[in-house]
Amino acid sequence: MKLAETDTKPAWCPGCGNYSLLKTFDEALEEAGVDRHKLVLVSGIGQAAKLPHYTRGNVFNGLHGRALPAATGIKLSNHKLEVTITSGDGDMYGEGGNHFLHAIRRNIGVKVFVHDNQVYGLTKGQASPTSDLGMVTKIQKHGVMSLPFNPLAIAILEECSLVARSFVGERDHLRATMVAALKHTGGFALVDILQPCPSFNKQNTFKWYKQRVKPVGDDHDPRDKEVALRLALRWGDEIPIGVLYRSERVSFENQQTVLAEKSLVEQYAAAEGGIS
Ligand SMILES: Cc1ncc(C[n+]2csc(CCOP(=O)(O)OP(=O)(O)O)c2C)c(N)n1
Ligand SMILES: [Mg+2]
Repeated sequence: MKLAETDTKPAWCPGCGNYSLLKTFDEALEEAGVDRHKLVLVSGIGQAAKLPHYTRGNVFNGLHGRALPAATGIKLSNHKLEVTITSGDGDMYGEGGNHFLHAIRRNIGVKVFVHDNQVYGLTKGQASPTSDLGMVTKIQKHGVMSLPFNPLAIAILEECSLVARSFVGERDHLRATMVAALKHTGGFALVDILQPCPSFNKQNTFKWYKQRVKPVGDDHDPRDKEVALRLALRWGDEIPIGVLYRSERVSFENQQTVLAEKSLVEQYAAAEGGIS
């Protein structure tokens, strides 16, 4: 058994993009030098949300769409912890959509990795907020009629401190993007990860993504909001991947004078004469 493996066997379908995502996430944690004792893997419900069961770290598995409130509480109780969220497009942008909007605005210092397969995978293939217009599913028999939610554009408009996209089929790119998010100290980091769901999304396949993803050039300046927004709005023959946007912000927890010297848990321990 490798260091990061647990004895829980992944309950993902054969060919699922989550296998590659998990492997890359583990490599990124090692590369970024994250101490597993300080790592908290928070998730909600869904296939994506099972990831914390399959690697080493402290785990909080909450309700559908509610990873962010739990992660916020954990981060503010002990801001010295590395708090990551692994979530699906339904979990984060649908059921958790309102939390998504406001956690970015507050700039809570959590790292959010969204396994974006453009479908509700666990519940067998209903449309999600990121499903393409016209996509036919077992429920949307006449095709999806709602316009897709654009998480990157919304995050950029809210001046999210780091906004990125990657693809499980570009492992080096994905690892580097995850490392950039894990090393980020300025607050909320969003990594939207394109992840094929071979069982329920027959439209956005591995090949479909592979033909379209295009890394942003080294000359891209992520501090340029207008250019970042233009890249985020591109979705078609070409889908830009990479760190699209960074804003200079101070995280919510680092703005709290009460947390300047000690975390809340340390203050509690001192007041109680130590946690036994
Ligand atoms: C409050 C609530 N509503 C609905 C469900 C049913 N449900 C479980 S997972 C899921 C969708 C998950 O989709 P996504 O977050 O995209 O994750 P994926 O399985 O695709 O990785 C739904 C609707 C639930 N568990 N709780
Ligand atoms: Mg999904």
